[in-house]
Amino acid sequence: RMVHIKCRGGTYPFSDVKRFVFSDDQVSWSATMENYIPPEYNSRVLHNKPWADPPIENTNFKPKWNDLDGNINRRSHLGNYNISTGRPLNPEGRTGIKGCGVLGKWGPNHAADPIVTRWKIVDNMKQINHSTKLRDCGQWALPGGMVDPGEQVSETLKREFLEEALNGLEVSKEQSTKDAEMIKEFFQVGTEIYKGYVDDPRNTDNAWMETVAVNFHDEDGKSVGKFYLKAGDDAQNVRWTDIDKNLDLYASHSNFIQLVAEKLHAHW
Ligand code: RP5
Repeated sequence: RMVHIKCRGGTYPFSDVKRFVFSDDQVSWSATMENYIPPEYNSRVLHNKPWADPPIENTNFKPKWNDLDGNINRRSHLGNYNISTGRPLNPEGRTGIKGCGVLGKWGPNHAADPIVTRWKIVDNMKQINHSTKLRDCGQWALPGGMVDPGEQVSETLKREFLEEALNGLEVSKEQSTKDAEMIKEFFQVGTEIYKGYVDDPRNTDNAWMETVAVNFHDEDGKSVGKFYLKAGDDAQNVRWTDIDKNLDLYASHSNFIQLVAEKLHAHW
C-alpha cells in the first residue's frame, strides 16, 4: 500500500502554514496518535468561487458524500471514504493539515491526466517523449486538469491537452479544421494507465486529488506527435519531455510515466 509523501511535511503550497510532522507508521488513521493536532487551512482564494464548496460548517452545505451529488462526483475511485465529525477523511491517511487547503472540493477532487507519447530513437534505443506543462510551483507535470461537473473523463483528457498543450498553435483555418479532425480521432483510442489517489502536495486530511491517467500513443509520429508544443504566449510552458528514470515530475506523475514506458517497452 502506498504511503503518501508529497503531501506531508514542510509548508502547505501557496501559504505559510506548516504541516504537522509525523512518521510513516503514523500515516494510517488506524495508528493511534493522541498528540495529533494539525493546523486548519482553508484558502481565501476559494471564498465564493462557483466551482468551490462552501465552508464545511455552512448549514446550507449538505453534500452527499460517497455519491453523485447533483453533477458533482463525490465518489472516490478507492471505494467509500469515512466521514469523521462531518468531514471526509483522506483514504490514504494523515497529511498534517486539516481543512480543504486550496482544493475546491471537500473529499475527492477529480482530475484526468492525458499522457501523450511519441517515439524518439536514441542510439538505436526506443525512448518515449511525452508532453508536459510547467506548473506554477516550478515543477514539470502532465498537462492534466480537473474534471468539470458532469463532464465525461474522456472529454476532460482531450480538452486539457488542447487547452494546456495546443493552446498557442498557429495554423491556417483550413489546416486547423484538419487538425481538429485528427485530434478527435487520436483521442478516441487510449490505454488507461492508472486510476486512483494522487500524492499531490495540495492534499489535506479532508480533501485530496484523484485522477484517471490515460496514455495516447502516436506510433508513427504523424498525428499529434508532429506538433511543436507551445502554450499561449510563453513557449517555455509546454514541451515534449524525454522520459528517464531520473525524471522528477509533479505529484505521482513520474510513476504514471514509468508504467507507460513499461507498457510500450520503451527504454527507462
Ligand atoms: C494532479 O493535479 C493531477 O494528477 C492532475 O494532473 C492535476 C490537476 O490539477 P490542476 O492542474 O487542475 O491544478 O493531482
